[in-house]
Amino acid sequence: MNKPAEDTILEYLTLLKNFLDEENRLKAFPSKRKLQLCAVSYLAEKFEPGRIYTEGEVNGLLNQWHTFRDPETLRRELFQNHYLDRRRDGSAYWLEAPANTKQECQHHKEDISMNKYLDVAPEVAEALAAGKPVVALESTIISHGMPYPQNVETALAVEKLVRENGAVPATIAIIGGRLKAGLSPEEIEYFGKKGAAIAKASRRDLPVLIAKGQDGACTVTTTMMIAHMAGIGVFATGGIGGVHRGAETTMDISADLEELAQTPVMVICAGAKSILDLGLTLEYLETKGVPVIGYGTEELPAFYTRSSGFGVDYRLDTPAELAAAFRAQRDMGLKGGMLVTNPIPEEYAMERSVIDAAIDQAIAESREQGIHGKATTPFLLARVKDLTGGDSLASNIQLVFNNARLAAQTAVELAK
Ligand code: PSU
Ligand code: MN
Repeated sequence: MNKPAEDTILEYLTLLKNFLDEENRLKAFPSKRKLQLCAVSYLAEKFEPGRIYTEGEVNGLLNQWHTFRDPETLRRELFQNHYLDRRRDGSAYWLEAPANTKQECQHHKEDISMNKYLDVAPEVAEALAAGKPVVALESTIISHGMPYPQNVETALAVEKLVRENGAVPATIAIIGGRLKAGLSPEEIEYFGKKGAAIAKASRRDLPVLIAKGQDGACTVTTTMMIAHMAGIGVFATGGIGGVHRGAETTMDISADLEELAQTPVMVICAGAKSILDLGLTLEYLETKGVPVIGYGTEELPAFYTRSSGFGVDYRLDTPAELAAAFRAQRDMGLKGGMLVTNPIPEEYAMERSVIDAAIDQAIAESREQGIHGKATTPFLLARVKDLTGGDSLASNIQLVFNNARLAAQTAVELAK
């Protein structure tokens, strides 16, 4: 490997500036994966190409360039990320290949530049910096998913439940053109009151909303994006978007699926409503390599009901198992998220025939009225809610509680 160009080193110094002391020694190992990789590439530059190092020499060199006394972790990272190669028995180490460092940094630079627009609430930032569990929560469910004031009451109750289960809640929204990870109770009230007057914000809505300084309600897609920018790995919601019925002609497929394919956040939901084509939704997720986990079930739950007739890929039964699977996915550096489907508690589940009839009618009406694009999901959700009355709202609230609890418990496991 050639000597690293000056500008590469400068780039590292900029990206890692919060993690380096005055002598440019790494003083903490970042918690965000991409920054970790930047730190690892930075350390890799300290090794001489072609030279053989003993394990002791590797540790010695690493000790010159970090202050938290954990050369083992750093050595393992260097090896696992293919910067250092070694003899099987660990008796010799050497620099493997020209590192793909530039690329990693380029990647991370994009993140950081997005972070210029990100406000992480102090309590959330503190928890993240200390490696404590944090759970992301979405805001479309507040503004578009439920009526006022139940939406605000539910959002606050969900935050409380997350806390009671050992994690810090971070409700995610766009306010005045700022990406917010963590809202104050006043901001939640503001969001709930404004309701559907707030634009529903998916990935493609971000640039203009931000540039114009507007508000946006975050869907699963944008909540995943902003959670990831902030360094939050676990997210609880109600239901996700998916492949709509008739998508073979309308091509109406939620951006949520694409986000699950590319952003490493675990999404804990109660499955998807059968306003969607659940079979096609599962096919799409399979193609995109998104693991679909049933929590305590082999069957995909369908939001208001515990069953759907469709199987999931894997059944896992404890928060620790969920955390272990997610950790393995992350450690391998696999891009993409994980979908955990958590059935609504039996006592709140709705009668399948009642909910199916409402959904069929809502879909028929949306076709008659020519509803399409981003209006489709909110239209269907609102109609189903009206047709089934207060029952569905009560069920909806309970399943969100159930997901928030599981998400907090999983975040706690993940932080261990
Ligand atoms: N499905 C539900 N409840 C919801 C949504 C979907 O059962 O609240 C919301 C979520 O915010 C989800 C979004 O991310 O709708 C998907 O919208 P679309 O289908 O337009 O991508
Ligand atoms: Mn759509």
